[in-house]
Amino acid sequence: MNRWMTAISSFFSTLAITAIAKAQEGVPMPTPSFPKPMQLNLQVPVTPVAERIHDFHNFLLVIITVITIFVLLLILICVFRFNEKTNPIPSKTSHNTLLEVIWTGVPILILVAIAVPSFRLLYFMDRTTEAEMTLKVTGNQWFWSYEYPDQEISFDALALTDDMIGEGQHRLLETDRHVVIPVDTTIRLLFTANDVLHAWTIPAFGVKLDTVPGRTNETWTRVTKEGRYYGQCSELCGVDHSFMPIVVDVVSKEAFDAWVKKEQEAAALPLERAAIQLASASR
Ligand SMILES: [Cu+2]
Repeated sequence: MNRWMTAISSFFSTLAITAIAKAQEGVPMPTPSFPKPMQLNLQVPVTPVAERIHDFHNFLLVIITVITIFVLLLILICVFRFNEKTNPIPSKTSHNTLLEVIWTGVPILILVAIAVPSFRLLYFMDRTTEAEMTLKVTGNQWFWSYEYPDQEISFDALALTDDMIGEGQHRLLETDRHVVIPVDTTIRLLFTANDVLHAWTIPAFGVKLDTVPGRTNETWTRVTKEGRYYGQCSELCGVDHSFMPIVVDVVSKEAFDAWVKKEQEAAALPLERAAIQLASASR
């Protein structure tokens, strides 16, 4: 019986892992970072944190699958072996010490097996001591403000409304200004808010952190693949919560330096000319 159950459990675990691998293959790589219709699984990871989140997710999926199948088997055994017809005289047993120790001990062991990698991941994503630059994000009702303290650049990013969406752009995911960061660079991310709670989220980066008024939250990222990545505010923050998307362009280090130079030059221009120049540069 035990061998039979183990065989079935491992079969379904293998099935689940294969399904994950297949889903991962099906996601097109060039612009990996926004949700697709009928998408299965998480977005393709492009940072060390997101990769570890995926590994942890897959590990949990195996555990969940095995537990679900085990419970299903117990239910089926009860239904077929202990129904009134096949088992007319029910057992009067009310206690079984060994069984009770097992069904207390085994879940504890499973929880510990989950907790160890979970805490390891939590501390890994917590902060970095090797940041090469800093990006500060401030949540506002209902847009994001960005500051690059090292480069002395700052701007607001507002959502594009439906009538402003152009060819190839994604409704509710586009902003007038894009965050630009260099590839393969460890970036310290600082989060705060001006009014209420918001959450800055880029699924492909594995970053999702609350921006809290009066407090600075910290995490970090290091994107390994150039591209355009999309996210949205993920903490209910009021009536326009659905209209504060995030767009991050991850570019080569050279392109980032050129962008910084252009931004700094624009900052030195009179306000009106700078606004026109930056608006056209973002597209
Ligand atoms: Cu929000």
